[in-house]
Amino acid sequence: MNPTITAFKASPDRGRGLARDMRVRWAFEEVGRAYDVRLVTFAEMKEPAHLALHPFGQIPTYEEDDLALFESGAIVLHIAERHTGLLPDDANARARAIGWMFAALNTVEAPILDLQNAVLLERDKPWAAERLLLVQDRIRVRLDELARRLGDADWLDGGFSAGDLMMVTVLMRLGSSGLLDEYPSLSAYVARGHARPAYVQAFEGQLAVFKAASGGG
Ligand code: GTB
Repeated sequence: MNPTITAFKASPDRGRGLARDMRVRWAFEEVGRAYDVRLVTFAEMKEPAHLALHPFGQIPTYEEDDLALFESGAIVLHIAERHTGLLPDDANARARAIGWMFAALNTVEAPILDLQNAVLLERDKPWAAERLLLVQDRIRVRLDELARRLGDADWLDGGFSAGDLMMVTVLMRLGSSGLLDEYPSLSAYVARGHARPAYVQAFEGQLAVFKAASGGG
């Protein structure tokens, strides 16, 4: 039996691959593991059956045999630990790659989520413009630091790893903000991730869901 993940039945990102099932799909494709997807509506995500899988009523979830997981980071790490292709064999390099996964989720994604909140949820507040500048500057600090560390390397620590997979999916959420364009080396890093056949395959998978939901075939 294939593992089953959940994804939006009608993703608000309109097929741009920004929802967090994308990183799990990409991980499966990198390791060559077939998987099934169960699509859920926003209403279904808040019903008891889904809440039993995900206490916060979100996607993605992961089910395989008697294991159920939530949190995209935990799911990608689980996939990476059980298959070859996303974590180095060397124990220290493996630990560092896992460290980059945490860095992506904890240190880089947090201010990027603040930006999305500032743009989408707080824009009518009287302090919105001032806060937006603060949040953008906090992101620039992180991007400066990340660009400095990446230097002219292709990936964050040797070969492509789950740490890069996670960092690319986090950075791509900056797409429409224009902030990533200020950092050519990070833009190129994201583009390298997007050029990987596994990414392309995963992207097409989630796009097919959007096209089917919108009657586009
Ligand atoms: N920390 C969790 C993880 O990494 O798995 C966060 C999971 C999460 O936020 N899931 C979102 C969700 O289920 C979907 S990805 N939200 C519904 C809810 O909380 O009720 C977030 C997302 C949504 C929409 C866009 N978009 O439109 O571009 C992008 C990302």
